[in-house]
Amino acid sequence: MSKTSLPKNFLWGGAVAAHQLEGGWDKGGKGPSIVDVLTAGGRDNPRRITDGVLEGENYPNHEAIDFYGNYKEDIALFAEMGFKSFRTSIAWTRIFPKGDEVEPNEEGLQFYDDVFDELLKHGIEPVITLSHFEMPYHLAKVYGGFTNRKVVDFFVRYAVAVMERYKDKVKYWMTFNEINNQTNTSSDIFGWTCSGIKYSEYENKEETMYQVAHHELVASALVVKKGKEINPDFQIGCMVAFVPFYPYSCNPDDIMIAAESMHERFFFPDVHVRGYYPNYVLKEWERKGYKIAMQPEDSQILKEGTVDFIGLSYYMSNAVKADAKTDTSKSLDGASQHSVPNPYVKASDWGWQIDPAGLRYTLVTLYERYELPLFIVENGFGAVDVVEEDGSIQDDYRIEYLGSHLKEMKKAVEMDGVDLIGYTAWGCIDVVSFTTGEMKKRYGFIYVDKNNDGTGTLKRSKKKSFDWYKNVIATNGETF
Ligand code: BGP
Repeated sequence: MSKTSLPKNFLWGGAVAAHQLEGGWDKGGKGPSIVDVLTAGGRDNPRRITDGVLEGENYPNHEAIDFYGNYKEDIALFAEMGFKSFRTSIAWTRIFPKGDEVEPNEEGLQFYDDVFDELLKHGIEPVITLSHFEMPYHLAKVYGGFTNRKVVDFFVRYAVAVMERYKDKVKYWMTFNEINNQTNTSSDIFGWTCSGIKYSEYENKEETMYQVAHHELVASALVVKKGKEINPDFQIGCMVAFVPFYPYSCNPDDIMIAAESMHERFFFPDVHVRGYYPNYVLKEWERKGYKIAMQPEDSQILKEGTVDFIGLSYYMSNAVKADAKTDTSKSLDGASQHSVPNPYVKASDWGWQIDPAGLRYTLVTLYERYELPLFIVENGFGAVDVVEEDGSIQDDYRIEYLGSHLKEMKKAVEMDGVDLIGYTAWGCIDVVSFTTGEMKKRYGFIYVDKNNDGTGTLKRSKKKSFDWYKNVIATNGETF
């Protein structure tokens, strides 16, 4: 009998996104998506959005780690670690290659049938994100992405097609990955990946952000409602990137700026969970004269499509100071224009501030605000791994990061009474990094021999953290 405080059916596992691991970007009838036209970047060299000419540039996710061709072997390794769940996304463009077709692509549907069957064979529960930055490129180019209401209908059509198809195989769904990333309007990358728009093309970036947000919130609510009609047992959640803002000091100005900054984090879940817009946003629209186009039925749709749980990613926290002026155009680390380095925590090689207690703070904050089950669907440590002469990878830093976060996660359950469904470690097998497009920023328990320049055998090997995580799961989080 385990002494652990975690529920017996706790969903331990790993998380990835289709575009970051599948490869096979044009196989099986798949069309190009908005991430398929992103070049590789680097620490100080942001990824670029190309105009869709798909040659002569480095598009790392076109091959990624070829999960498309290796899924059976990879799933067997997840099973060996004892995974109870595996979070991935469905690539929208495998199902509707251009996005505006009427009939889905059977070959794409079959691929996910095969993946889900393989998972279920090993007793692993699939946890599915419907949109993880993978909108069809055609919808961005021809329709203007989520600025166009028609894209709501295309998304709902796609979601209904896969929910119908997998209704007996998938129970846990999330609508939009890290939907709140796009509140950073100072660079194009988040508007592009969340909504298929380039902020730089709009005069009023913030108003545009709220318009696409409205369309996605309506799309999400419609999908929740229709999903429940397809299978009332579905658990359908939202997904937010939660980087808590701490006041830099007890100066009341810092306290207020932190509280205001937190609205950026709460805005999306407030609507997803409550089914209406919070006053602080309505007041902001009024003050700034923003006109968000809405249909008369929208408020009813939002009300009827509230989520069952909140999925979240947690990597870091952020401190804010009222008189700071930070340039966020290059920062991909959840910073605001008031962010300053927190002197009490260290940062990763990519500047992400490591703060395990921030995970407990996040869980408590979200749970006390919403009283809905939470699911940590991303947490992990991106690092450069070194393969030793004997082939081993001694990733103690990863074990340290994950272990310290799990400790805080357990406190949230044990001491604060947070209702937590599960924990899926991000990038359980090395994948292409989202923000940098590189292979060298690795998160996995499983190493994949693939380099930034595209070379590598794609051979999989176990890192030291592989057995460590296996033991965490075997003891239901009692030992780490
Ligand atoms: C989140 C995304 C993931 C992911 C992760 C780590 O923002 O949902 O897709 O990749 O962050 O980020 P990165 O790969 O840039 O280190």
